[in-house]
Amino acid sequence: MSVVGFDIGNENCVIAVVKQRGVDVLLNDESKRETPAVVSFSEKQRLVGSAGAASALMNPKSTISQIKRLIGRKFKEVDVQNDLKLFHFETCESHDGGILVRLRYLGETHAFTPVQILGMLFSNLKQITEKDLNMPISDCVIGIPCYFTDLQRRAYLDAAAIAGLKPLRLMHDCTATALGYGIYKTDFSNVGATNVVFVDIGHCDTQVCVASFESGHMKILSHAFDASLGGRDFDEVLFCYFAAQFKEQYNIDVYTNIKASIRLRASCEKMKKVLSANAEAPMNIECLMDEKDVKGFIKREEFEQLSLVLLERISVPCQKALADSGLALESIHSVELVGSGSRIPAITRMLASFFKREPGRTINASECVARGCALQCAMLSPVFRVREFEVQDSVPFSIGFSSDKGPICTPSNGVLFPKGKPFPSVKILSLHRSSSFHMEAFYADQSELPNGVSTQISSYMIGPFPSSFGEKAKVKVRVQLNLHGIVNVQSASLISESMDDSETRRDASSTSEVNAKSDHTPAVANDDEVVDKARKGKNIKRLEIPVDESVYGGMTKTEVADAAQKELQLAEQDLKMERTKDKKNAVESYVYEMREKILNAYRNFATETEREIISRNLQETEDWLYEDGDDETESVYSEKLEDLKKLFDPIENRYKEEEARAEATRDLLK
Ligand code: ATP
Ligand code: K
Ligand code: MG
Repeated sequence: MSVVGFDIGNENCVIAVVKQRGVDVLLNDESKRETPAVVSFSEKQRLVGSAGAASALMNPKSTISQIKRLIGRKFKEVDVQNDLKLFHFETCESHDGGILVRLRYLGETHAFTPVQILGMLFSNLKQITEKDLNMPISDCVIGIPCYFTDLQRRAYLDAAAIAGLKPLRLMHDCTATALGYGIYKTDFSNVGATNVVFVDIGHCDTQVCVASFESGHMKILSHAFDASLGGRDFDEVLFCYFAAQFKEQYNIDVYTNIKASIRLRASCEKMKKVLSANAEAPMNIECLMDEKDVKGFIKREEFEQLSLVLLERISVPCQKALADSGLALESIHSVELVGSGSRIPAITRMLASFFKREPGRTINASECVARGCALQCAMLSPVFRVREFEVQDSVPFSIGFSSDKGPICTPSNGVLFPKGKPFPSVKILSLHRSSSFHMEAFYADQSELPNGVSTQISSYMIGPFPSSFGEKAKVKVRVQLNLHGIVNVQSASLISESMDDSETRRDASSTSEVNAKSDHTPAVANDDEVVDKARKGKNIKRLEIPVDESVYGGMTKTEVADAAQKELQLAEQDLKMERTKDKKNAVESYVYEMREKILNAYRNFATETEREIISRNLQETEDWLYEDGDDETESVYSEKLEDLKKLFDPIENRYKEEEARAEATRDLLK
């Protein structure tokens, strides 16, 4: 059993594993600690991660990056449309308003959902992990943005299932960072809590959370975010600047040329990084477009001037998180800055002036999310012993419930899980119904959500009731906001007051247990109510009735299973291509090996004619490998290898016989 944490970024993925001596970040096939979040479909196989990123320029239309942006989104959302403008792969709207990625692969047109593409990334990360640990894995904890909706969270679970992973928790990025920061810290003051602000600026988003630490305990007080503000927006500032400049200076319009825009964007990202450490940066791109080499140059001040609006926007979520935490600036102990997008010096300056103190940079900015997730995974796993540390997260968006009759009656008009309250959490609803009925979960406040996101979550059919139940039965509905931040109706039961004593005792105890977990919304005297008080001493009979869930825009179990099957097929093709490559390499190595041997060790064991035939064959095979044989099947390479071996075996045998004889003679002489 091993415990793994994954950070799936828009740009980079990080894998962390808890090992004997602490948390390790794993190296990928290229010995890098970060793996690009890229899936590329080359001619005959998929290239994921570093290989995918390397093939982007060759296969711009079938290389998919930043897929996290499209998970659980609708095609027509304004933010989605804005993102799609930056991407070079083709997309279209699916029958249910979702997104499909369309591309040509193996001579056919394929349409993949973002969840499938994410599943491919997960598969790759799983492979890297299994290779490193040398054992199969499935348990993991995966970082997610705090602004992910219910649908996006479910989509992550589906993608993980497609890859054969089992997330024990989807964990908010900043919560994971805070956990890694707090769990081994021993210098928290003994009087009162230590409050820390975490600011994570990634490639596409900015997240801020305020956490409160006491020894052995951590509580998230608030989350805030800008879902569309990250390193990529700073790249875009440079991109627009140079695109305009090159148009004027060289008369080329990179917007009309995919490869040119990919290369210019990559150059701008590089330039931005140079500007983090230098006062100025040059740009040189050979043959960018129309066979023109381009040169550019910018000073850090100019870049900061161009980025002023972006820099100011970063303070908005900071302001919000602080306000929602209910803390004054003076009560903040420190500000910790993470996410590689935050490495721009002007960002640090801006935050320093906003929080009136220098932000700390003690946390590993690119690995903290994965490390925190790995720790959480260890804490959730029964086989690992980790320091006792309680993590209490906070509900990012208020969630309400309604039934056929309208909002469930609560003091806050149908809001069951108010924003800012701790989760996971369970609520028991008490309703009076005479037959099966319908319930809806929804986001109660559109203004809390990212731009244009639907407030619909899921709907539930509860029933049918058994015929033995008469008019207006009392129904208890158990609603849960689980560890992933996903809401669902866990169960529903019909309650009748009955005489059966043994049933009674059991029921009363389980009810009070449930209520102990729930937080204390006062019950309302009405037909519908949120039950929070344990009702001891009543004679209660309980009968479970079916609950049928359907999630707006979600995948069915069958669809997930089909996607997993499809993923296996695609992986099989990739494997086949890997085996083919290996076989081809084997032919090539054999040619070199035998050429060397026939000139040296085997020289005296072959006749002149044999040597000539063999040399000719080796040369022919080598030429063939570079020409007609460059792209053959595994069996063709195998055959080729066998043919060569047939030529060589007699000579090799003579050599070995002689070796054996010589050895026997040596033994005799001993
Ligand atoms: P997200 O959190 O949005 O999903 P991510 O986790 O992949 O994305 P990070 O790896 O935290 O994002 O950050 C990537 C961003 O950091 C990129 O925009 C990259 O250009 C930027 N970046 C990396 N190094 C530097 C640097 N030295 N100076 C400025 N920006 C940098
Ligand atoms: K990352
Ligand atoms: Mg990130």
